[in-house]
Amino acid sequence: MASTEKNTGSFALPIKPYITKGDLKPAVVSFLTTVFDLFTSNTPEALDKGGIMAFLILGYPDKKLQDLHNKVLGLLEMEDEEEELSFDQLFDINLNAAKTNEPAFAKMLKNLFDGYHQHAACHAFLSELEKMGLPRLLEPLQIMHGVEENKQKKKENETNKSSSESETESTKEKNSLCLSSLDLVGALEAIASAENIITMAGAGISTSCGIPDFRTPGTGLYDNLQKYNLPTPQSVFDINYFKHNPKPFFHLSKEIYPENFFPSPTHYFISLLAKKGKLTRHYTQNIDMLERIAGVPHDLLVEAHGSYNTATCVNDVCGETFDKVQTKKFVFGDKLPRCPKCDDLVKPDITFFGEGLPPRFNATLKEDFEKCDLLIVMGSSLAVAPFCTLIHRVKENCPRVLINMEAVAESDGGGTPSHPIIEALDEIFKTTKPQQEPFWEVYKEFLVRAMPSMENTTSDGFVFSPKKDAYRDVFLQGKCDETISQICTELGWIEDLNETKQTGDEKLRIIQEKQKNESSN
Ligand code: CNA
Repeated sequence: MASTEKNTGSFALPIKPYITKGDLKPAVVSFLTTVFDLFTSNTPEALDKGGIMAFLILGYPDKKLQDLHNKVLGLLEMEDEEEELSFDQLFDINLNAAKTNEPAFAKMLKNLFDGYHQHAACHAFLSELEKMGLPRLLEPLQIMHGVEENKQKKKENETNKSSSESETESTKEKNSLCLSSLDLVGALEAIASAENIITMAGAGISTSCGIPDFRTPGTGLYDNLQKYNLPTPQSVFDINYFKHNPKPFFHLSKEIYPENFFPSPTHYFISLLAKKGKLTRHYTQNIDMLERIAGVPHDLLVEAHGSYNTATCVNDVCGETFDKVQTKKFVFGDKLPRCPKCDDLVKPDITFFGEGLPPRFNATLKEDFEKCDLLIVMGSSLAVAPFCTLIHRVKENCPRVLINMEAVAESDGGGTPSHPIIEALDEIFKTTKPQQEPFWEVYKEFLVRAMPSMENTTSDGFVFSPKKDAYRDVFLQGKCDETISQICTELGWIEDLNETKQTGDEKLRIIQEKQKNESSN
């Protein structure tokens, strides 16, 4: 290896000096030749148009992206062979750059080098997807660009952070001001003072009502599905499995259909927050409709995984929809429900694994989480994406309270795994392809599960006390209803809560009585 070259992987990156006697040094020429060779060679490493573009964009980061983009596109689409950008021309461009501005040239070389590696990583990632039979939605260039932008953003955040650290004593101290203590007392103060609370819930808020959750060992549904002889417990809610064998889902639906269940104090607490004007939105994964029944106003409720309130024909062309009464009849009918219009299967509007979330899930996310001043998560393992990623959406100084039997989504293990490419894709879909975001979220969930070999880093999950860097997350361990009663007692809201529950339960009893009479007549 020449002493002027730094061997980094398959490339030899030339180091200074780049030019002698007005010419590019042989090491630089050889480096550039290798890079440019990739544009046309038929080797597995050969670059596509996206690669050329990426190299140029990353190689010349100070140029306007759109200009470069247009220029390169123009070059690539020229039909006349002679008009194509030749190695000689590329060398000339680079030689001139090296002569006129050596530091910029040095930076460009480094960028080309990094760009090549990023491009290779994106290709590897995309070929993994192809192996899994997943559709290819983006080109390596788009992904690389996203990775670059994210890096840039992170850098800017770091800079902002360190400048604000010197302005105020430290970010951590500033952040710790958002809660006086990382315990019940701190949580109580936050609830009392917050004006824009977001609550998130999972099956754990309904277990006390008699509806089993998924994952609690012994009582959870996943431990009690043997009778259906499923390939995996999740298959009962898997759209592909459902299309092939819908019977287990309809059997189970009879058991868990939210007919005779009464909401828990926790459901009524959410309703109480709404009454007090503190609730910005309640996001639930539950399909049991108990939040509706507990009086959480419809406009403040996002049933992220759907509910048994409506049903739809699975035939996309037909797509006939059915109301609550019909859906209930479908669930309790003796036969598999068939669409009266096209005779295809009908499925309650519950989001299965492999399906996108309802459009309502995305509709309010941005504005809600931007203004949120307290996030309360209750009764969820936070294991299902994209729902579990919502906890990262609140601002950095927004307190987050978890009320659960067990600690979940912790930063050092339970958090949503992240990866530079996945992070970049997240950003691209969020900003430029919002209409496809629900699809990406499903896709991502699949990727994270299917690609355990990916270099996962833990993301910004919960950091609870006594961890050193805990500054805003509170974990209140125990049963939701007990913790909620304690919170309401301490805040002087317990009478309000009891009254809300009594009135709600009373209304529900009357409705149930009426329904019973109607069905017996
Ligand atoms: P999960 O994965 O089963 O996790 C439930 C979590 O709640 C666990 O961490 C438990 O430790 C905790 N937990 C259970 N009981 C209590 C309690 N009384 N107090 C405090 N914590 C408790 O369920 P998730 O909701 O996290 O998973 C998402 C799935 C579950 C969604 O797709 C739902 O549709 C699905 N689900 C919903 C229901 C329902 O609508 N009631 C029932 C079963 C499953």
